[in-house]
Amino acid sequence: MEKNAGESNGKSKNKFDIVIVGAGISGMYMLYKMRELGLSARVLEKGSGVGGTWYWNRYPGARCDTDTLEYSYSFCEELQQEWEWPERYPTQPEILRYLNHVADRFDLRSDISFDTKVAAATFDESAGRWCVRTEDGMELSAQFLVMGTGCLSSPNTPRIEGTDSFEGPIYHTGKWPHEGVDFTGKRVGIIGTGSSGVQSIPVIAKEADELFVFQRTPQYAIPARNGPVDREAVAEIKADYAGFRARNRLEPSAQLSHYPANDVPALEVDDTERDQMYQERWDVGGFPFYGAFNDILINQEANDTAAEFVRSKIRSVVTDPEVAEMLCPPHTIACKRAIIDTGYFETYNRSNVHLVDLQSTPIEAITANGIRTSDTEYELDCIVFATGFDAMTGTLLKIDIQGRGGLSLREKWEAGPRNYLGLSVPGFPNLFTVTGPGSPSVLTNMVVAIEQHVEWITDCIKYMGEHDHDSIEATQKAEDEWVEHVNAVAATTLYPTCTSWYLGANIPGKPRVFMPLPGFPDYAAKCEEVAAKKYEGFDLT
Ligand code: N01
Repeated sequence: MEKNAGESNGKSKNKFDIVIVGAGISGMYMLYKMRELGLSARVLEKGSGVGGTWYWNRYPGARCDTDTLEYSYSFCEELQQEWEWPERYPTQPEILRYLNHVADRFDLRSDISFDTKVAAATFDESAGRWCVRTEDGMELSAQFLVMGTGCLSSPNTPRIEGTDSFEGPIYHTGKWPHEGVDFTGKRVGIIGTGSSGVQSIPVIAKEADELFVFQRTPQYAIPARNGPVDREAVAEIKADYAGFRARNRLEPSAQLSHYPANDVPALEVDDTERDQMYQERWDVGGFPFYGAFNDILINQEANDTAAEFVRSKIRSVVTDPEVAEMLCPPHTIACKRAIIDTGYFETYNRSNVHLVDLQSTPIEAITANGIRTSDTEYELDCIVFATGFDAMTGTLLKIDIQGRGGLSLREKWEAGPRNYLGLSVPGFPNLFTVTGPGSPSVLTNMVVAIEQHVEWITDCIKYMGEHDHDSIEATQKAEDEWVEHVNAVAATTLYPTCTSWYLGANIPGKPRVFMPLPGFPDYAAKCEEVAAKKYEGFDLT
């Protein structure tokens, strides 16, 4: 393996064992692990700091919806013991502070190039190396290329006629100004009611003069019930943090082992008992609600009972019955990415908040003064796009990645992403995608999914070094079987039954393929088995 050629400058060619794209949770840990192996590594990061998702998503109310004690690295006992999280769910500034602390604690910055956007990566077959080109003309050569580019890192701004003519500022929740935005005294329009919209709407509503929410699809949301962490529970977890992490990894979404799903089908209990079980978990708050029964995500009738329970809560909170009905979603619950809220539905009881139903009055254009729907024009001082991301494949495909024989990833994935284990693509040797499509990724606690992938990749590279292999590449057969497996697992659930970014349905023209793989424990076991069988499904040379 190559020696680190040092910091790059201008157009000089730099040789590394590994180039890592992205300095978020994935890229930082990948760098840490490569250093452990004694390899030379360079991280290329578009932003000016570490943090990935948590660097960019600084919108008001941004917060993780996984419990703080779970949403953190587990690889260092001292780190997990010393860090104190104040609340049940961490805010964006707290997570960013934590990730900066990790970068400092392990001196990661010296191997990260910030403000560096990768434009292309080409596999040089004769050298057996990746040539990575950045937008500012820097070229790096590496044996391995790891994409830690995140699943939700390409903000989606829908094309709406007249957007450029708007005279006020336009913001996107996924690339929020670092200096913040003062909405005091403003008439604000927000488009989108996914997780980002649901988190930011109650906060913006308190500041703005008037807030107009442009809703295309109503969304279910479960109250977060955030608050200070329970110090006794923290002490208990910290007394056996490793055990806590191990138990979480046995859960389908790699989290919440302290609140596991009831192993009871929803229709096996009577209406009163069912509502009691929903109510109990509604009171706990957060994702445990979806564990009230074991078939909410696999049986439509069971799902309908959960959906109706949440609709009844929306009707009981929102005082104007017409607005309440507009906010009641008709679709399968938790089929789009589940949302956790703090005071979202209550916000519609404020006199300065107005809900605009885009299903009955669609947006026709953005004008110089605001947003025009089919029935009126809303005068606005500023517009917020909370319209999500080109998820899971967006950032990978923005980079011109070319594998063996000039095969481009864009062409290869024209009909949707295909790979083996969500980690590796035939035709693209020594390229790994952390939490790629076809792996549990966004259906799990992301930190757990990231650590599992980074550790698997590290073990694989170590094995290659110990057995004199220079190249690893998934076989076509392994890819075909894996894609079939992912589709078969998805088909046992209700996930594919509604339009969601999991399916690519939020991006016009994007192929509709259910991208993540439900079920972390089976997946992790499969990865272990592949490694134990000397990387079955891969060609090693
Ligand atoms: O994006 P989304 P997000 N005209 O895609 C609407 C994670 N996350 O940024 O449903 C009008 O969910 C769109 O409408 P529809 C989490 O995984 C986590 O909110 O497509 N509306 C929808 O309402 C999450 O799922 C956290 O009909 C348009 C909204 O915009 C993911 O990031 C916090 C439109 C987009 O919702 C993405 O969440 C935040 C158009 N042309 C995010 N195009 C936490 O951990 C889109 N919409 C808490």
